Amino acid sequence: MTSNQEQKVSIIIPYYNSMEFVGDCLNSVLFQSYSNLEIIIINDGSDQENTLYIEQSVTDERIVYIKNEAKHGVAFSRNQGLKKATGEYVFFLDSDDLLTENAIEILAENIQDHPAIIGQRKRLLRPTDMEMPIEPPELNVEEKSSRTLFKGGSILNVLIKSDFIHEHNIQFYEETQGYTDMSGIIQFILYVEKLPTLNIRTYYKRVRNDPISNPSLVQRSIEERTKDFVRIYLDMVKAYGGAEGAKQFLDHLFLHFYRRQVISIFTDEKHFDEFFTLLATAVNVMDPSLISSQPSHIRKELTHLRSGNKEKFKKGLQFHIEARDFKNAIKGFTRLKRYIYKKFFLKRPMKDNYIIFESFLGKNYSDSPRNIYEYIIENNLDYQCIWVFNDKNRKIPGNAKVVKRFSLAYYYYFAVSKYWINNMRQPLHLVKRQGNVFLETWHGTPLKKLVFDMRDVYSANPRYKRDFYMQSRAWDYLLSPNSYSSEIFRSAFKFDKEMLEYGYPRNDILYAPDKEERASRVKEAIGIPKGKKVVLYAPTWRDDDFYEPGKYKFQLQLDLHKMKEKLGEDYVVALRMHYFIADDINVEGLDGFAFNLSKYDDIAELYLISDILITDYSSVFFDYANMKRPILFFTYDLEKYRDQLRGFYLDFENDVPGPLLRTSDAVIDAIANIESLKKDYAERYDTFYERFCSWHDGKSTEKVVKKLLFGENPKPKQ
Ligand code: C2G
Repeated sequence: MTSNQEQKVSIIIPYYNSMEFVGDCLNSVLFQSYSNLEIIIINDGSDQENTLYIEQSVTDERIVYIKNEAKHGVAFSRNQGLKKATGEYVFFLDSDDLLTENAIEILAENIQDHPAIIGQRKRLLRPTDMEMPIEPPELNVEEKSSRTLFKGGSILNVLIKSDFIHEHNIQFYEETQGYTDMSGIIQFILYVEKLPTLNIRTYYKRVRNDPISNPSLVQRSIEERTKDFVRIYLDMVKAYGGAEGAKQFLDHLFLHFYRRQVISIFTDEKHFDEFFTLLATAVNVMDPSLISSQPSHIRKELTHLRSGNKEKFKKGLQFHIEARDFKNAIKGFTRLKRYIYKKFFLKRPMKDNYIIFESFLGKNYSDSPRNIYEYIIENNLDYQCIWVFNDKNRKIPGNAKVVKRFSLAYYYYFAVSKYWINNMRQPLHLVKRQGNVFLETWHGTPLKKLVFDMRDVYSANPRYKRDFYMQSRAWDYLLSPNSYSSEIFRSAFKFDKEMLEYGYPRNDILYAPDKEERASRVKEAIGIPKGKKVVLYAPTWRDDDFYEPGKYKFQLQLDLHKMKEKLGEDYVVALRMHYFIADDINVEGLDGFAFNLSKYDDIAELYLISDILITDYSSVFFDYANMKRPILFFTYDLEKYRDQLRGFYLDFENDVPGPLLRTSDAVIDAIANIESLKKDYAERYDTFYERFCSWHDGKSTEKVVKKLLFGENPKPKQ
């Protein structure tokens, strides 16, 4: 596309501790089809690491870099940018956002004699959001009223003529951290009735996924945001409220904020008085005639705020919450169940001897929760146990009550059971009551980086970090299998309560005196021919390969037919996919050789029956090593998995207790020569065992139960 690029565009980018994103942001600017740019980056007191990063990124001569020693806020930074800007146009971009390739070009081409022009913006949650429609729409420019265009309260994605900025002395309000865009857009409301907009996407607004460690401005607490909002609203009204259009616009922004946020503002009783007073001040400034146009419950609340009647306001708000919850509840059975849970079950008395168990999201009867449960029934401890399964007809030993996940019974038992035992995360809508004791067993020694140690990569669920943080606040005890995991759990989960360092209950069976008999029973039940050795293949899942969140793909890279041909005389293969894998493994034509045990309840029993483990980056090898049997690593995608998807805590090549193999042939070879491999890796294996397995002695379950139910403090084996 040819275009006249004589006029310079100053792009103003405030930067504060966002090194994870700024690379994408800068690339999107540096490779704009419109190149006559001045890129002003204001580093607003970022920490050392983030400062170093941005300073190393300032390589293009079009970049003007400004550094503030302390943090002054985004408004101050934008004002600094405005002072420096020498272009005919100005454009505000946030350092975690991106432009489309020809954004500036199409905006500049179509602005004509208007003071500004706006493009389309899209929320950026995951990479697929950046895919363009196969047939992009034909460019179209439409004029819209500035009040409509700016009703979201954002100055981003607007190309503005510098003349307009100077003529109206546009400045951002520096007294608050948030909502300062309001001060930048008010001049448009005052002086410009209509502005052109493009129907083409020009801007990606990133939805950040770590509001805990690194919140964006809109992810700060509701208290902070409300204070900011009311303050800037009041000051803007003071400064511009004389002009009718501006006042109306500000009032609408306030009402919009109020309606979206009021319930959250008052969820915490202890701030009630403070926020009542604050909002009452704002409502008294707002045009009273706007109140009458609101729905009746909002109208009542606003009236009580205006007259300062706290009690009536409180009642009104309560009604508002009840009405919202009820309206929500009747939208479907799922919501209705949650409503009944909240309104009724949570009010039932708690039963001190009820324990509710769940393993791998109700998929099976397994892992540490199972061992803890079996200890309780074998020792006749006087507890009513409840197990959660997806299949309500699941039969398990003992007389536990079985409930279907997310059924009414499930909610009832979660509400009244004192003890919760889970090996994964619990749904966020389950409320932990006073008196509840939550034992989180977790499900593996970490190799792949977890939660807060993960780079801010896109994941299947962009709310992952925030959700995880909220969920892990409810855990009272977290089990740890080794000191390495304890340290990681503290940082990756930000877990700050009691860590039970007793090893994993799930591994007790690997030390049980009757493990041989048990193995024979399991082999027989599965139908493994007598005299055959068993190779267990248990790989993990891949973050980037899914049908939908929670349902992952897996393509088997092991050549089973070749394995059968070369090893079939002595061996059989047990295939065990991760519980996230939705694909079914095809074992057609491999009867008697390959056994698909992906649905088998407990992998620990498969460890017992196997002679060799093949895995990749799954935590299964940390557990399997307790048996000191050989482990092969089939790591055909190591670089991608480690360097792009997850990152590892270990020096994988040097620390793991077996060879890394890339092809089926190499795996077959290794199995054929397993005795010599054992010798080659013996020393490394011992070191590995010492580091990751040595807390295990077959008594982990007992120690955990004594701690959890009897308040004893058994000595860990260290
Ligand atoms: N698992 C299994 N079969 C597999 C893979 C895993 O039964 N083919 C079980 C094992 O008990 C394993 C656990 O699921 O220890 C966790 O699996 P990982 O492959 O390690 O992956 P993930 O679920 O992402 O958990 O701290 C550990 C991490 O959270 C990893």
